[in-house]
Amino acid sequence: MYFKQEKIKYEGSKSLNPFAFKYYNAEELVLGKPMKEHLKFSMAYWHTISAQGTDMFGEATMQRHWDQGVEGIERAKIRVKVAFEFMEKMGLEYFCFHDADIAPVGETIEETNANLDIIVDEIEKEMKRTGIKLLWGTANAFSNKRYVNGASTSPNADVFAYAAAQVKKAMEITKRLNGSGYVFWGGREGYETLLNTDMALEQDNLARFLKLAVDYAKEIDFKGQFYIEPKPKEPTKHQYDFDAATAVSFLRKYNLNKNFKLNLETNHATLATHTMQHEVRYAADNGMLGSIDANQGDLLLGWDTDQFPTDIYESTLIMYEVLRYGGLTTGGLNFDARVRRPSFKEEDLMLAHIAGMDTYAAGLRIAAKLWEDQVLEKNLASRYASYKTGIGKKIVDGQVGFKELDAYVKGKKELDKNEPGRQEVLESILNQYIIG
Ligand code: XLS
Ligand code: NI
Ligand code: NI
Repeated sequence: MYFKQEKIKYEGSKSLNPFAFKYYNAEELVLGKPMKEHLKFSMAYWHTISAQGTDMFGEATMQRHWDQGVEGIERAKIRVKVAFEFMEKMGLEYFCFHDADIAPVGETIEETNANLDIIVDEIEKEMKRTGIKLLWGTANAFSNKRYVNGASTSPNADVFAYAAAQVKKAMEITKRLNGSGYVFWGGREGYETLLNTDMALEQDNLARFLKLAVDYAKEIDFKGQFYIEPKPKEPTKHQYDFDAATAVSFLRKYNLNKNFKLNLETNHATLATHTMQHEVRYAADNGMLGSIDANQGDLLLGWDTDQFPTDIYESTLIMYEVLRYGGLTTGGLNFDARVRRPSFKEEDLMLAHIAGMDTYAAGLRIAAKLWEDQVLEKNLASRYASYKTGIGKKIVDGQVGFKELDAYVKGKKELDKNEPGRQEVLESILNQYIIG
């Protein structure tokens, strides 16, 4: 046993026990479906198991007794046990990882792959024992110094090749562990200055790389869903997969839109100066809402702080969009979130996940009521009613051109149907639903 605490239980909103859920009640039905199926919470291996609390100014702060006195592959093996005990105790039924999170990176790809095989054996055993599933896998093609100028967008073709080999292996592992998805986050796919960048070639190469991945998935019969994870900046000044809209049009340009969905991260939306609701709506409207990296940023800071989500307003609106879309299918809510450096105790990992899970569970409960009552939907229907009949219907049906529209407005002094937007009323109603 690595954690002192027992399995975390639901005690309801009046509970003062920090090691209990206040809103997340896994089996409770919401809109006819257990909460855990709406939410599909996932642990991010990199933040929760591997991260040590270093930052640009300071050394590791995390106290992790299981890491003491062991190194390399032995440490990696222990961490697998820690990860699964943690997920079991938290009731997290999914996890996500990068290749580099789970096993030591070797001098050569052969060495790295051999290490991965050893650890994947261990992970597979633990998955069988616990029933915990892999939400998605990915490759870390950004930390190693060879990726200094990018991976598939590096000016060095050898680096493109290396990244391909790495992704090939990561896809094989994901398939072996029956992952329901595979993520491509752009890592260092972007640029610092156009003075030294052939942007057209780099973007073509990024698309070529993704095509090769699609081909290889067919070859090995990997059926998981591919996702692009947009992010506007960091580590590069301009990341190619800037936001949902950019990623969707990039995929369309290269005819890859049928093969990919989006994995949207709340903090990345913030960095792109969008609300997460906007990002989720955009992906949903384009049929490309895949999965969510559930964290939160800080509006006063310009970087990816990856905080655990505690903003109920935001989680409500995100879950509202998810319900409106009909739910996540292959995707889930992955806590791509890390405890703050001063939250260095082992138990802080539990407390942070409880906070995040409760925030989304509460958001789901509120969003479900909003959806059931159709408050926002009814308002939308009446706001856009002019497109259901008369000239509006003709516009929608493509029955009129500029000439007919010109004839239609001739002689009209006042327009018929301009109504107030009711923003403040709707915001107050939302508050009523949130406060209850
Ligand atoms: C970094 C990204 C990364 C992806 C997986 O900002 O969020 O963690 O989710 O590579
Ligand atoms: Ni992420
Ligand atoms: Ni991030």
